[in-house]
Amino acid sequence: MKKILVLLMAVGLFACSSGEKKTEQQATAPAEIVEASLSIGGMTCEHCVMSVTKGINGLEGIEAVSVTLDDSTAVVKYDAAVVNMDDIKKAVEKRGYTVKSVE
Ligand code: 9UX
Repeated sequence: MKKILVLLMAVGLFACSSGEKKTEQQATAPAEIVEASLSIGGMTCEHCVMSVTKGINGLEGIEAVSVTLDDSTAVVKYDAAVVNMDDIKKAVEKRGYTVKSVE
């Protein structure tokens, strides 16, 4: 009977230490926050601004979006390890606007 108890304790210890190992490992790639300014085509009113903002914000990995009607730009702060410029362009185009340039 004592042997079984010792065995159970040993199993428990093993389970604990293997669990610790898992938390030490990084589950995802390290974040790489970058910022880009997109020149948007086709925006003519504040609803357009909202649409572009929502379209970009709907993506994973977006940190911040600031769309301005005056100069038709969208300044996007994003995690390049999660989302890329191609995804962002597609999100804008899906809403009916164009991306004229990126810098
Ligand atoms: Mo903005 Mo609209 O200029 O249908 S035009 S949203």
